[in-house]
Amino acid sequence: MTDVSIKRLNASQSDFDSALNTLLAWDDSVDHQVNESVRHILHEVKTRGDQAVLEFTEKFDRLNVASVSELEMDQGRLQQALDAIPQDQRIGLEKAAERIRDYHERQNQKSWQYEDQDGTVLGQKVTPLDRAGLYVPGGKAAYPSSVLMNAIPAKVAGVSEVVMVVPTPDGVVNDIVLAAAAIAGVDRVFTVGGAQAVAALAYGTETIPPVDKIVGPGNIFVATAKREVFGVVGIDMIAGPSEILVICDGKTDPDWIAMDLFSQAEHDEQAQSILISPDAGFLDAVEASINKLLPTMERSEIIAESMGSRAALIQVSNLSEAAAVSNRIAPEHLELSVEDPEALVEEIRHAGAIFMGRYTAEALGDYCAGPNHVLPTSGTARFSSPLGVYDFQKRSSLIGFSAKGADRMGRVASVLARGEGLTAHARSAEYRITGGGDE
Ligand code: HSO
Ligand code: ZN
Repeated sequence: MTDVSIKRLNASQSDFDSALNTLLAWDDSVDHQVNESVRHILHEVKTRGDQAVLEFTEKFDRLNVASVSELEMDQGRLQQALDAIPQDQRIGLEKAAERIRDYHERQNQKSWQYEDQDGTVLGQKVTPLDRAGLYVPGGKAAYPSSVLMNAIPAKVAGVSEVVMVVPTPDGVVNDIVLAAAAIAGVDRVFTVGGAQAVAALAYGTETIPPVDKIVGPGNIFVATAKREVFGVVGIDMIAGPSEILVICDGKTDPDWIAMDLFSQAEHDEQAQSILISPDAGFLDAVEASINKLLPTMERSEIIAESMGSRAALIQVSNLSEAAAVSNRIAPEHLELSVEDPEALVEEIRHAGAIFMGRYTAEALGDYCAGPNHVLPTSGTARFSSPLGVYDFQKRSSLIGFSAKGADRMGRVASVLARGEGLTAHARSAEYRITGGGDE
């Protein structure tokens, strides 16, 4: 295996800004053919329900069944999967689930209200969604850990029904995925995938109930379908390729850092791994580790492609400059592999998840630390947050006027309504000006 050559950037060079922009760019162009076929699938499922789901499942997954209910895996089947998987997998999933649950319970939002000086009550009522849909990809990206990360926050939020869809091409079922669904408390599972599954969740069919929000990753067809149904239902986000950015002071074992970079590079060829350090010799050492370790990796081809095309080693003059560069990138995962991560985190403004200290491998966060591994990618950490309980809850405003409040605020509303030329608004407020405000 020939050495993979990794881009080197230096923050003190005059062309650094444009080099960084080129590094971060990736091909997310829309494919019109995909758009068209997704629209067709959505329309068919919306208008013909179960029958269309059956036809697309036969066409894309080569599964021929007589009714959609045959595609449902009941709770008994989920339990069977839980009993069938290797014991260490089951224990690992259960331990991870417990920690994810503990963490997310702390995110539960409370309703609140207060009374103003007129005795008017104002507040915010928090309500879980009735039903959430969870898309789980089949094939190479079927991650049981993602079932936990998506379903547990929904259940912690109080969602009454979590409906999972997962394609099973040729009828091949992933028992670990089903076991994870059982552990996470998923209520219903249908072995349907692709845009047809997204359509069924969004519009409902005779057998698959319509949900209020669809979460979970998927291929280009699933992502396009989610974009299309947004508005009919909520969606979580459209995830880009996985990313890791490591800031290291040069004192961590270079093999550890190389493997941390691999850990996201192995997800797919478009994944991005970046190392920033003030120590040029350390960048060389990590590059040597990369080339030493690469041939030992099961996914060496994916890693080599990802590292060769999208990775970078960036030299900076100090850790503050490293933080500034990282803030421009706004990475999905940020490792602070430095002596004093507490001090450096003060300077970090944009990152999906921040892993503090040399012992905190990003991989632990992917599975069992507790926080969610569904994180904003492609710089969207500038304005968005990890998936959490708050994605499965919504808020209603509460307003309860006292007679005195209705009198005093009625006068304000009346003036503003007349300013806008809206007489019904004004008169509706004025009816309630009954003198209480003069007391
Ligand atoms: N790192 C991925 C999540 C994952 N890793 C699942 C392993 N399994 C999200 O960026
Ligand atoms: Zn991962």
